[in-house]
Parts: sequence; structure tokens; C-alpha cells
Amino acid sequence: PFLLNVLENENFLAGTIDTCFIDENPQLFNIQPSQNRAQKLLYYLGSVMVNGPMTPLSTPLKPSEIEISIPEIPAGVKPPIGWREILLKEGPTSFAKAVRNHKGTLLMDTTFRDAHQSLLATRIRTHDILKISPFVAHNFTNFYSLENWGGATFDVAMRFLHECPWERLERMRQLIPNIPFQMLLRGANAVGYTSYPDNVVFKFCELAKQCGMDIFRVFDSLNYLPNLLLGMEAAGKAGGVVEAAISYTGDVSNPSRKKYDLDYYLKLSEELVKAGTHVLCIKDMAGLLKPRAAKLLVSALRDRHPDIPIHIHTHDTAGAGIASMLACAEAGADVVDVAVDSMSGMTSQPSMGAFVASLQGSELDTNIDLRTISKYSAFWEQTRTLYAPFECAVTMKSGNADVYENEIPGGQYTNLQFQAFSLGLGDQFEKIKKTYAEANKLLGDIIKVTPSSKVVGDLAQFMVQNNLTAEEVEQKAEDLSFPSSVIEYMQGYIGEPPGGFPEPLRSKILKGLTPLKGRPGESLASLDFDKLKADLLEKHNIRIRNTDVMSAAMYPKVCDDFLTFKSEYGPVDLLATRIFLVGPKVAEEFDVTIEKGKTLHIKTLAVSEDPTKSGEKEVFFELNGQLRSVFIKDKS
Ligand code: 3PY
Ligand code: ZN
Repeated sequence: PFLLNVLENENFLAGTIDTCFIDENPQLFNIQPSQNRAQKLLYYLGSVMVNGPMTPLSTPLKPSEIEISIPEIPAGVKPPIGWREILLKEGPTSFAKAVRNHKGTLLMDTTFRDAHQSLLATRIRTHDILKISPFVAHNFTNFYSLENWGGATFDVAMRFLHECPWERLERMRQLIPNIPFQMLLRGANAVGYTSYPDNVVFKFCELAKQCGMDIFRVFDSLNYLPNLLLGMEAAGKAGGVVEAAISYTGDVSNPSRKKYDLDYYLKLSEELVKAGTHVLCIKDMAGLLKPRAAKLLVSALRDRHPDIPIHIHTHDTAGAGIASMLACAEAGADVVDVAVDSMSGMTSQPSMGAFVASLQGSELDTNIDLRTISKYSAFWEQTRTLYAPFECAVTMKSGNADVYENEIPGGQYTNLQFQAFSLGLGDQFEKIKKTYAEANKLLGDIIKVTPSSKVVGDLAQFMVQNNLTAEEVEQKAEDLSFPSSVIEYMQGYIGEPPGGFPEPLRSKILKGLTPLKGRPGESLASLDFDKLKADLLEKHNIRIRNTDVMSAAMYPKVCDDFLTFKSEYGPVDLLATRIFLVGPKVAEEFDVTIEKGKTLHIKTLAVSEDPTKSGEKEVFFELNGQLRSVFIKDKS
């Protein structure tokens, strides 16, 4: 079968292969008979039909049953040349120069990452992403980049979607060869919530680059320089474009907010430019950058660094996102972040269509056709309805300018609102938001973004649950058992905040624990990848790629569960979204393409009424015209 697979491979036949051929073509090793995969999928479908969803749904809303229409692309035509061309031909430095010399405002589209991380709990699946990818490749060659990876996508792909994050990247790359891909790297925390050994961060970037990543936005949740520098070095060494990000908090237009003033940002930008960043990013993860502050900050950065492209990220939580991004563009930013209209607004990014329209006819014109954006938006408007079980709009109806007070980052704002509303207590969210601001002050007014935002959120929840005021926390700290994230934060496990840790609170919380000095990753022993690979092979008895080893390094338990799930239920990522989430209906017929030219036609026939003696129900299917059945343990 291996030989057969090779002989069917287009690139092999065309002779356009190199030494990575085998590593880059895992499908060659798909030597299980497809019957086996089909049977596993039936087992998955039967399980969902008998016992309900195999991924937790967060709202009572059901995925819609509408037929999604995909905008057309010209047949048999390759996608036109985009910004990736110069990157591939001349490298990151020339790419950055070309971006800087470009006249109009460039866009990064966050639809494939931050937009759904903020609105739909990061649940968009590869299956839907791939449907629209060819349209994007053919129509958005003006994009600086597509943000399609990193942040929470990595964890969620394995944990909840039962799919491989690396495959998403590789498969998108095949369909979109011309537009740079961008990822969000949490510095020394890579795509996790904690510090990793340095060799893990380096290897992670190397693999991401190999799988198709181009631009690495590197941030640290405390703007802790040693962590930032490590992430930048790893991205740069992998051959990526380094986009060092300063996480923005406070308000540079308010003279009374002194801790994070213009001078703070300018000094940090100097360090990042000195360290060789190709692009400088301001990452406004909570949407706190008001238009006037945007003008002040971007003008000052523009003056200080005339040759470095400036890229701005924001969230539209208060509703001022378009005004702020226009202010940034006018003050000299080269690139701003937007999400397609139907995936924009509120805790997501501001609307692409609105931004593009606002600059039409000006010197900063993006030269993107609004009609094309509308087609793209229509696809997502329809596709979004499939994800109703994760829809933030169940609780979130509008923007809210109270974010300027509580400073909660976009994704976390949605989560906290959701959690609070599910308790059924109407004022819970108001309490949480107010307490979040108090918890932030207690911790010394820190930068709040993953993972430091979790520390503040956990402390706030702890205070609300235990009915504690800020003064009480300070007074009683020695007697309280704080959430582990708060203790670890005080131990220095995620780095050092600007201005240091708050005393005497830190000592009271640590109760004699020795804090870590310096960069956390420095004191962690290197990970032995060979041993980890051997362990995975022994446990799972399937082909383990280097990317799987990295998934296990990032998330040992999540990856282990994912591999086990995959060998039990097969390629569930290939199922249509509604069927994946809630299962098919009885008598429903549908197709699943398990590989090019191999389609399973499935019809669900019936579920037996009564369980067998051993408590199993039989589920009947027709698979490519033949009767099949599976026995599923009834857990009800
Ligand atoms: C993440 O780290 O996932 C973020 O989106 C931070 O803003
Ligand atoms: Zn963001």
C-alpha cells in the first residue's frame, strides 16, 4: 500500500519532491484499509447518536441545517501572486522593507484565529476553513497576512475538535500558497499557558515554519523582556518573520495613568528593535487603545522607528475599534488587524468591510474590493450558524465601554460573561468585572493577556466566591489558600511584571516558598524528544510524526487523549460540522471524503430501541450501499 500511495502522489509523479517528501506526506503511510477508517467513523456517529455530543457544547442552541454556499473561483487557475512571494524569494528583511514602502494600509485578517477565538470559543474547524481557503487565495492577495494559528487554536483543536492543529496549517498552506500566514506565539509559553524548556520553544517554531508558518507575532503576558527575546530568537532562527509585540494596557492619553505611559512603550520598543525584530506590533488585546491614544502612540513610534513596519492589533469590545484603527493608519501604522464583517465586532476585531470602506479614495486606500469582502462575509455569516452551540451572542448583545475600567482581554471577556450568566445570577458579571479591576490593582496593575489574565481572573473569581474585598485579601493573605495560578505567578513562573511584584502581598501568599529568579525557562531541563517519541509510539502503536511529539510536549494529557480518540474514532475532522457536533438524524444521508477520490456515502437507518443484555444499543447504517451496524454502550 505504501508504494501505491507513493505512485498516486501528484508531487512524486511530477518529480517536485525533496528530502522532506516522506515527512511532509504522512498520507503515504495511511496503509490501514479504508474500511477500518469507515468503521471507526460509524462508531463515532453511533456514539453521538446514542450518548450525545462528544465535545462539550456551551449553549442550548443547535447547529443550523442550512446549506452553506461557497463563493466561486476561476476553474483551473492558480492563485495570483501575493505578499508571500517576496518573503519566499528575498526573505524576512526584504519583506519588511517592502511592507514599509507600501503606500496604502495593509490588513491582517484575523477571521481564522482571533475572531473565532473571541466569538465562538475558538471552535471553527479545519473542515470549514478549507472550504473558503481557495477563495481567499484567489481574492485577497493584498493581505499582509492571514492569522490562522497559535493562541488558543492549538489546544482547542486537539481538546475539543479532535483534530490535529499541524494538519490544519499544512492543509491551509496547500490551498493558500500566496498569502503569508501569521501565528500568535506566547513567547516562552509558545502556544501553552506555562513556561517550556527553551529547546521546546525553538523546536516548536522550527516545525511551525516547516508546516507553512511565515510570520510569528511574539508577545509575553507581562512584557517581560527575557521571555520576549527568547520567543523572538526562536522565531528568527526558524526563518520566520519576527513580529515582536508590545502588549498594550492602561491609557497613554490619560496623564494620570503613569505606570504604562508613552515613555514605557517607547523604551520597550527600543529594546525590541535593537533585538532585530522585523516588524513592531502593538497588541491591544483588550481593546483599550482609544483613537486619541492610538494617534499619540503610533505617531511617537513612527518618529522613533522610521524604517520598521508598525502593525496594530485591537479588539472592538467598546465599539471604538474602527475609529482607533483609522487613527493608527493615519498616524503611520503600516498594517492593522480586522476580521471579516460577519465575524467582527464586540470582543472580536473591527470590521474589515467598514475599515476598507472608510479608507476608500484616500491615500491609505487598501485597494480591496468591498464586493469581494461581502462574498467572503456571506460565507462566514452562514458558516457561523453551524457553531450556534458556541455562540457568544447568546449572552453578548453589544459592545461595552466598561472595558476601559476592567481591562479584560477580548477572549476572556466573552468567557467570563458566559460563565457568569450560566450561574443564573444577573449581577454576577457586573461583580466579576468590578472585582477583576480590583484583583489587577492588588497584583500591582499588571499587563493582562494569556496567561497573566488568567491569574487576575482566577483571583477575581476567588474574591467573589469567598466574598472578599481587596483590603481583606491584603490583610488575611497569610491565611487564605489562593488559586494555584496566583501562587505560581508570585513564584515568578511566568516572568516578572513591570515594576516588580507587590509586597508584602507576595511574601504573604508565598508563605516561605522560594521564588524563581530570572527567566523561568532558563532553569527548566531540556526536553528529550527522542524519549518522548518512543513513549508515544509504545503507548499508541500508530505512526507518530515529529509534530505529534511537539503536541505532546505542549499538552501531554490533551495530546494523549487526542491520539487515543483518533485511533478509536478515526478521522472525525472530515465530518461536516453539524454531524460532527450533534450527530446525524435517522434517515439522513451524507458523504464523507476520507481522501482524494475516496468518498463514503453514509445513510443512518435506525437505533435499536432496547439495549442488549450488556447495555449496548445497535445503530444501523448503510455504507456505500451495504448494511453495517455498530454496538454502542448506552451511558444513559
Ligand atoms: C492568546 O494568547 O490566545 C491571545 O489571544 C492573547 O491575546
Ligand atoms: Zn487579540
